Amino acid sequence: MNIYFAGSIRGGREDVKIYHEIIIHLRKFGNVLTEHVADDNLEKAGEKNMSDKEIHDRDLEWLKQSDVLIAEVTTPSLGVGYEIKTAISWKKKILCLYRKQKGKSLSAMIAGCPDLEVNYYESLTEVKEILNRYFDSI
Ligand code: 6IA
Repeated sequence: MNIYFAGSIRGGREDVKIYHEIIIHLRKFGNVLTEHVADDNLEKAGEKNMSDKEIHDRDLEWLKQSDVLIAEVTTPSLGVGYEIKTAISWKKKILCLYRKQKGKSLSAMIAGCPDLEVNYYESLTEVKEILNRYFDSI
C-alpha cells in the first residue's frame, strides 16, 4: 500500500517531531512516499536542485500513486489543504489527524467537510491507536 503523508512545511514546522513519529508508525502499514515531510533540515536545506514547480508536480504524481492520504492538519498549511482537496477530487481514501489544543480549533473547511474523516488526538499513543484502527478498517 502506498501512503502519502501530508504535513505543514512552509505553513510552520512546530509539529515536525510528531510528523516523524507518525511516519515511523505508518511504515508498519505500507510504503510512505513523503518521508521528507518529517525532515528536520528541510526548510534550511530546501529540496536540492528542485524548483517549486518540480516539487508541486512530483508531489501530485506521488499523491496520484497513493492509496491513502494521511494528513496531519494541526498546523495550518496551504499545501496540505491543496493536497486534501486534490485527493478528494481523485476519490482517494483520506484520514485527517488534528491534535487538540487550548484556544485553537480546526478550520471549518476541514472539520465540516463531508468527504473527510477527521480524528482528534491528544497524545502520540492515541494517534498510533487511531492509525491502527484506520488501517485495520481499510
Ligand atoms: O504549504 P506547505 O509548504 O506547508 O505545504 C506542505 C505540503 O506540501 C506537504 O504535505 C508536502 O507534501 C508539500 N510540499 C510543500 N513543499 C514541499 C517541499 N519542499 N518538498 C516536498 N513537499 C512539499 C519545500 C522546501 C522548502 C521549504 C525549501
